Amino acid sequence: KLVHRGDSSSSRETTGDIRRGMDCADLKQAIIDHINFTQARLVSQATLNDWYMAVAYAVRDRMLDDWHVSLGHLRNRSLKIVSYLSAEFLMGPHLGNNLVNLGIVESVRRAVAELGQNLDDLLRQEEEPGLGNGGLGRLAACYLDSLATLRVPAIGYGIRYEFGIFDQEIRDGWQVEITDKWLRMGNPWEICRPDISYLVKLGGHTEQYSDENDCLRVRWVPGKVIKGVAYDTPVAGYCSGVTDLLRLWKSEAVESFNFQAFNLGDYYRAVDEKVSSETISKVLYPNDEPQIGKQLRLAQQYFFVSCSLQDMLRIQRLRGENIGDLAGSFAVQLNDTHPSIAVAELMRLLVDEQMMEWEPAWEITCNVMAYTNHTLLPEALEKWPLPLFSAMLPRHLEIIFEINRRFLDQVRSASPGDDGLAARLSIIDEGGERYVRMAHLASVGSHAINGVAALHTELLKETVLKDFHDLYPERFHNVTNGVTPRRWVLLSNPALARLISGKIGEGWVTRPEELRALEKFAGQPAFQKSWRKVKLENKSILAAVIRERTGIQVDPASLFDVLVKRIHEYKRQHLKVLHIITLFNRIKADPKSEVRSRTFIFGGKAAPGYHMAKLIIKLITSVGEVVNNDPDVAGRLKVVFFPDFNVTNGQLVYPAADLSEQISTAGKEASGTGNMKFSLNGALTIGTLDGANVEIRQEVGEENFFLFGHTAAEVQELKSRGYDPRSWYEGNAPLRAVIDRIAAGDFSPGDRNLFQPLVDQLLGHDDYLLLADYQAYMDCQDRVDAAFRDRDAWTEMSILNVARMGMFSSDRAIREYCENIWHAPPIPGD
Ligand code: 9GP
Repeated sequence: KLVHRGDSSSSRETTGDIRRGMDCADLKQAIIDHINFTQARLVSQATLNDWYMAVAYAVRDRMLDDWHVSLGHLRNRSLKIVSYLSAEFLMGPHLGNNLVNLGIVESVRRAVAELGQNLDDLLRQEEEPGLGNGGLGRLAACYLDSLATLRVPAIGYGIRYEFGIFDQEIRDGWQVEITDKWLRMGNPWEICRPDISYLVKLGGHTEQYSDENDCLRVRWVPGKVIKGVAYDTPVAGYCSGVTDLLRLWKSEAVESFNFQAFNLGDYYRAVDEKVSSETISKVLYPNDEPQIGKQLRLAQQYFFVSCSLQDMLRIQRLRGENIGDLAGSFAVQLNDTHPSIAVAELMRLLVDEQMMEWEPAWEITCNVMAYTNHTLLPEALEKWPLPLFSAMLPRHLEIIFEINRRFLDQVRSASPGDDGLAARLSIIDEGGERYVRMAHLASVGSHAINGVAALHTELLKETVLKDFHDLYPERFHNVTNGVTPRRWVLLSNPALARLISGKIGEGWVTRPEELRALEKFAGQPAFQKSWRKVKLENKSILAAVIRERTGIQVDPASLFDVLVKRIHEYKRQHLKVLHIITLFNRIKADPKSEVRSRTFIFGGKAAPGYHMAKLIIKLITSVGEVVNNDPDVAGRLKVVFFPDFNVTNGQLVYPAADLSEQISTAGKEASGTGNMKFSLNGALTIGTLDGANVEIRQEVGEENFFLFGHTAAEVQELKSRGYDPRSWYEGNAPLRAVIDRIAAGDFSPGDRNLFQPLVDQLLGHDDYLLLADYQAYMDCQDRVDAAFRDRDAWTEMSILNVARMGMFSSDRAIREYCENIWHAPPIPGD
């Protein structure tokens, strides 16, 4: 049952309640009240930010009744709480999403307009909390939306980074990183809870002692103690009446001021401890950088995990339940290996602090924990050097050794004499320098392990976690990722949402399988015309923003060919560049040659320390400089690098795309979720059989998907035969011409060798097989051009894509987690 608020005509009566009332008069009064009494401003002097803050507070007030009820459910012993542990939550701007989920967009728009403001201007005022790198953090945010929508009691636990992912500027074609000061203007969505705080120990040493029963126990004597303070953000479900909780931890000093030092006259040392304690939640680490040695990163992971587990134990006590029954009350999901220290920390809390015996503590731990793997890339699988680990978490290392000893005993008794197997499975990598392998810790200590797309799960079972799969096949699951249709259609593409709802009703928002009803209209000329109109409007909006941010004028009638995601060699943005240069070469060889008009839109951040990724950005912008200004091209090709790709910008970009580029080397992208957002907004996909592309193609139909490239198995096969990129280069004249042009400095006037590292990588190693996939990609792009020429057929394919994307709603994914992994039922309806 959907609980509609202000936008439904039935609940429009005036309540006179400025905290809760949904009618226009109440909302107006509430906003003015917040301007006066929260922002402490006269309306006549209010800035745009004051207006935004006041509207945000007025909306937040309206979330609180549901929130209180939902928080009350956390104490309901018959309900299991999903505890989603994630180092990243990429929530995106809150205001628009909350308006959508509360069903009050139009009433607030009206109220704001009557106060002389424009809601869209206020929405643009919000600084998004960039507390994530990309897909992984955004997935966590989609899952919170679905959990609340499906009425499942849940807490998202993470870190309140003071500085999120850097803002990206493009200067002279290069990425420049700017500190993300997202909290600078205040954050109206969070509530600080100084009363909910925990102490977290670090460093020091351990000691043995005998307890009152003469049992030998271990005590951790820390070198340092810091405090984690809870900051809570309400997460409203879509018209579900449930508001779940995002609880982020901020690190603080236990004593913020060292009086002893102060009294000795050492003013600076007096605040030292405060500064160093606060460092822990200071900044989000960009991924795709070497992990090894990042001590602070391990401290962050331990910090938020420890606070979260202590919080769960407190809630367990509040529920009046025994700690021994923890697994009945909580399902803890480890979002990648980042929180996997939770396995050792829960053991420590149970054994050292709750004085439990090892065996029952281990049973609880395994029953509570479940682990999602999000990558097969060896460089992204976390491992910590033993010396670093033991210096920071000496007790945890002992516990891990004990977990490992017991685990390997089992392995050895099941496969006697197979030392190789024990070495491969061991939580400690003893191959050279010794490391703690976090994926192994998570796999040993969890009752369920899942990959994030069918292909990825199969590859996990065959490669990275093969030995674990042989040992515990019953633990393995697949849960293909999903995205929320609330943010990614209703909020970001309102015109499409209206068009769809006008045809098939609104049920698709929570039951996206109903989108199938669009199939029967896919061939209808009038509907196609409306569909194209929506797309063209979205493209025009994006074109205006591109003009404003980059100065480049693009034609909304051209094919919008979009590649937005983190910049990484495996994602192959540079393969797209090879395509652009190929078209450029065709035009230069014959300026009259028929090349369809296309706008190539790139976006994405490169990790600050990932030089090749940054060089790829420079290549894109440099090729753009040449192509965009070439008289022979005459505007037929435009290359745009859209700076600072984030959730806010994604909401503009996905609805405006005609073609979605999902061109990673097969076997490398675990799932992808951008692929889903594009297709759900009517873009057709050109892609490899990688990640969730495989399932998207199955769902939308192979005739509605542009497939190219080697499969994961063929990639393996090519590599094992000894892949020689140079022979592919030599055997393909257009490819040679493209690479030669880059190598000759045609796109780097004044610095001929600028792109030499890229050229050397492609010709020398080509780890991601661009050259092997080049021809198939070009041919496929030619098929795209031909298809785009037939506007009706293209539109029909676009409609069918949307109609068949229901499976990729995050609601479906969350239902699967609830049923197969968490065993967490929803809160019963009223
Ligand atoms: O690279 C994967 C991406 O394919 C997936 O869609 C996303 C969410 O499952 O996770 C990404 N992984 C990471 O960011 C790090 O493991």
